[in-house]
Amino acid sequence: MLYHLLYPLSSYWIGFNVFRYITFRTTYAALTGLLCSLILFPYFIRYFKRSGIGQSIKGYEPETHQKKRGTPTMGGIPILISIFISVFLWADLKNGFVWVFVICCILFGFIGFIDDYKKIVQGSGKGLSIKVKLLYQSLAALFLSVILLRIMGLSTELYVPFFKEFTPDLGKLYYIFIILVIVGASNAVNLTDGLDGLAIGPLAISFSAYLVLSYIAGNIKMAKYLQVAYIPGVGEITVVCGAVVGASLGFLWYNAYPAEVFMGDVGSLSLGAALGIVAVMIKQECLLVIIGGLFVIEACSVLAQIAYFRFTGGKRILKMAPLHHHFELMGWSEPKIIVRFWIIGIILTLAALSTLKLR
Ligand code: 57M
Repeated sequence: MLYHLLYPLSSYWIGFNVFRYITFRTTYAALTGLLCSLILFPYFIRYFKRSGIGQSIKGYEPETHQKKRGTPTMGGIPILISIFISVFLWADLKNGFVWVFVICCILFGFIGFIDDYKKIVQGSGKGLSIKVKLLYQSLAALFLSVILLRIMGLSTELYVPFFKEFTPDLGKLYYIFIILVIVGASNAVNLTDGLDGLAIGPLAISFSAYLVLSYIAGNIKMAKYLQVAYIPGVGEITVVCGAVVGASLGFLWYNAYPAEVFMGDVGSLSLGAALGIVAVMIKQECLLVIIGGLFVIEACSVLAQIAYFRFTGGKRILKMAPLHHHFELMGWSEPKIIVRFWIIGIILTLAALSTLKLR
């Protein structure tokens, strides 16, 4: 909005020219996102506490989680509001990629909201079944892939790190690939969201990495120099990533141990899917396995646990899956697990960014 209102005024005063720059708008998008969530959360937490809407704790969670009963959840709502306010203020609203991102957050946020609503507000303790959730997520991702490939004309070539000449054209298979990336990222973040700040910290780190990568992908000179795909217009996703990083840090302020609020499925499913769609739009989907490596490890720990349990007729590799529960049951304190997981997230992100020079 500010871009559309103020940039045209640069013909009257040259100072307004600054609104043209993605770097300028990204900085202020991050600060706006941060400020909005810092302001919104206290109201939200107070409202949820007054309404008696809080997290239910199932009997089989580690003992340390019993004290978390009743913590306000569905913090994804103020996160998404903060992101949207910031994006509407600072991004170029004529850019299709920006709208695909917004639609993705709304669709996955809505699926998460239904899940949370059933579990928490209706008080049943049970959300959507895994099958139904996967079906809704796949339909949403299919819809997004059709917009990206049919309307936005995104190429169906896959860019593989380390192999600059190897860009296989997946053709129609690319629809399935997009669905796998978005639905996979959404669920992996959801599984990781089981300790205070455990999901939002690495999410902020991952979105920071994609902020840099979007800037490069949208800049013809830089993309050519670093030999990554150049996608005209995708530079605007830098501003969007800035808004997400800011809003995430604002949420982390309240979600840091001991958490005053959880993001709920409305937050984890939408932010996970958002990370996936950003990776798809800038054609850095393969790097997501490293940048979001922590989420991948957590998801794989669940798959490994279930597979091992089935094959051995009841034995477990981990004391409990996802992996963070295993360390909790080993006696590690919650802040220690969280900070160590963040460190791993930072290392993986740096490793991923270093591949830009290894092509
Ligand atoms: C939801 N939800 C958190 C909060 C958060 C198939 C199976 C592996 C599914 C999996 C599952 O249901 N995972 C997704 C995880 C829950 O947090 C809420 O959920 C939202 C995210 N979706 O925003 O609203 C609890 O996590 C804790 N928490 C914090 N701080 C936070 O900032 O402490 C969350 C956010 C909260 C709170 O205690 O109540 C969760 O963990 O339930 N199921 C599991 O992950 C279960 N694992 C399991 O059953 N393992 C088995 C097999 C099947 C792999 C095994 O190891 O044998 C765990 N889920 C629960 N307890 N509830 C096990 C322990």
